[in-house]
Amino acid sequence: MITRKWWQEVIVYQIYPRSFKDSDGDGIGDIPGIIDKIDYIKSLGVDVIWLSPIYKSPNDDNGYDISDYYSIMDEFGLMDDFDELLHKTHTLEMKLIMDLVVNHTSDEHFWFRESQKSKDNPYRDFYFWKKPQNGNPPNNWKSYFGGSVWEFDDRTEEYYLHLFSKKQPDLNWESPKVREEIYKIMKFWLDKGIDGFRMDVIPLISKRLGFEDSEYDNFGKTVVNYYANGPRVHEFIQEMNKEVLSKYNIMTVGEAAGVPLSMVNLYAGKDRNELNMIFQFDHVEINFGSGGRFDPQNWNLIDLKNIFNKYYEQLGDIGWPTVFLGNHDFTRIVSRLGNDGEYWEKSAKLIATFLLTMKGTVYLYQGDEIGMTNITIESPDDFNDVETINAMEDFKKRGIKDEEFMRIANQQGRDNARTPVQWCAKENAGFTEGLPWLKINPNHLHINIEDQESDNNSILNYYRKAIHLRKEMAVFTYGDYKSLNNEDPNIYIYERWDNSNKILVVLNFSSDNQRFYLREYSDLSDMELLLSNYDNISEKTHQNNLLEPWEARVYNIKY
Ligand code: ISL
Repeated sequence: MITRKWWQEVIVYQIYPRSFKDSDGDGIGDIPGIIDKIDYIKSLGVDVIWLSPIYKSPNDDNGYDISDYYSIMDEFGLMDDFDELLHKTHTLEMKLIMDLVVNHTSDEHFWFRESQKSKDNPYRDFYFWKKPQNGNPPNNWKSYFGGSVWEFDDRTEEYYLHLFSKKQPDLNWESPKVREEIYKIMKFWLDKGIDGFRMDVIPLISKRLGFEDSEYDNFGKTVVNYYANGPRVHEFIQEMNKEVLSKYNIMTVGEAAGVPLSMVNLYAGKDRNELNMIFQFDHVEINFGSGGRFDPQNWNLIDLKNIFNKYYEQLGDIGWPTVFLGNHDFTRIVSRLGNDGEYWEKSAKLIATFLLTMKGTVYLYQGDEIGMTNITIESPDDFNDVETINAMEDFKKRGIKDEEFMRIANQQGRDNARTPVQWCAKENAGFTEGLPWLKINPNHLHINIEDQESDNNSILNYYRKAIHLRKEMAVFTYGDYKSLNNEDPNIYIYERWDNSNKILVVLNFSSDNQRFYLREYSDLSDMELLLSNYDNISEKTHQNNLLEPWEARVYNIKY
C-alpha cells in the first residue's frame, strides 16, 4: 500500500517578498503587502506559500545574506506582521514554508563579526579561515558570483571562505556549535507553526577540507566535484532530520545546486531520512555553457525531454519529484521556454499546461501566472543583482564590450525574474506608491493582474483552470510518466497514467504549425479534451493531428 503524503499533492506559490506588494510606499514589497493580497493567492488554488528570505539582512543578495535569523528585515515589517501572515495563511487553509539559508550568513551577522576579531575568538571556527599561500589565496576556487571564493581580512591577516558574495561567508558545519545554533533557529520558526523549509544550497554545507585546487575550467564541474556533495553532507542532513525535521509534520525541499541527476535520491530518497524532495537544476540550466549563466548556449526541446525523462527514471519509486520551471534565480519562463512576442499568450498557457501536468510537487513563481516576461535593462547602472554586477566587472576585466555584456545580462540575468509584480496598468503597476526598488517592466500596461482577472480567457484564468484540473485528478500528481516522441524537436507528447485514468498531453513548443503522428493514437477525435489553449480545436485545425503554434492539449483517454 502506497502512503501518500500531504506535501506530495500541494501546489506551492513562491513569493519573492521584495517584489510582491509594497504597503507603505518605500518602494519595497513587504509582509503587510502579502497579507493584503492573500485572498488573491488563495484564489489561484495553490496550497502552500514559500517565502524567499524575510530575515534581517543588509541585502547584499536580497535577503540570502542573513544578519539575524530571529528577526524580520526592517523593510518587510515586524514579527507581529509575520505572525499575522502565518495566522491568515492557516485560516485560509494554506500552509507556509520559509527559506532556510544556512550554508552562509551575512558578514554582518554577530557570529562573523566576532569571528573576524581574533584567531582565538570563540566564534573563530564558525567560519573557514586560512593563511595566505605565498601571498595568494589558499586555492583557485571561483565564487558563484565572480572572483575568488577567498577574501583577505586585514585584522587577522587570513582569508575567509565565501562561495557566494564576499558578504556571504560560509558557515563551518564541522563545528557542532554551528549545527546546534542552526537547529535552534529551525525550531524557533517551526514552533511558531510554519510548515516547512526550502533549504538554500544545502548540498554545499559540507566542505572538502583539503581545499584542493579545482582541475576544471568548467564552473559547473567545479561545483559538482569540489563545492557540492562534500564528504559529510548526508551525515549533516540526517542529523538535522533526527534533531529537528522528524519531530514535525512539515515539508522540506532542498535546493540542490550542484547535484547531478545520478545523485538525486541520495538527498531525498524515501529511506534516507533526509529531505522530502529537491530542486534539481539540469532543465533550468539547459542553456548554461561551461562558463555558467553568463555563457549562454543554444538549447533544444530534445535535450529538455531527455532531461525530464532521465529525471523521472532516476527518481523511480525512491525519490519524489519537484516540478518547477522558474524561480527568482532564472529568467521568466515565457521568455525562456516560450515566445514572449507574437505568441506570448499561447506560449504562456502552454507552459502552464506543461507545469501542471507533470508528476510531482508543483512550484509556481510569482508573476508567472500572468505571463510576466523578461525586462530589457538599458543602462548598466540599473542592474541590482549582485551576481550580474560582479559578472559585469568580470567581463570588463576580460575586455568584453559593454554592449555584449548588456545583451547577455538581459538574456540571462536574475533581475529579469525580480521586477515587481504587475498588479494593474496604473503607475508603478500598482506595486507601490513610492519609487520601486527595481525597475518595473513597462509592459505592465498590457500584462497585469487586474486586466487578466476580468478576462475569462486570460493566462491567469487558464492557470486557475489547470490547477483545478490537476487537483481533480490524482493521475496528474502521482501517475506514471512516459514521453512518446523523444526525437521530435518541436512537439512534446507524453502520457500520464494510473489505475483509473490515462492522460495524453500534446505540446507544440514552436511558433509554427506542426503535424504529429502517434502509432498508439491515430484517431484523437473520440477522446475527451480536458484542457486546451485554443478554442474549438477540431473546427479550427480540421484535423486532430495538426497543431497551431504553441498549441497545448490535454486528453483524457478512456481506458
Ligand atoms: O547554480 C546556479 C547558477 O549559477 C544557481 O542558480 C545556484 O543554484 C544559486 O546561485 C544558488 O541559489 C541560492 O543561493 C544563493 C542566492 O543568491 C540565490 O538567490 C538562492 O536561490 C546564495 O544564497
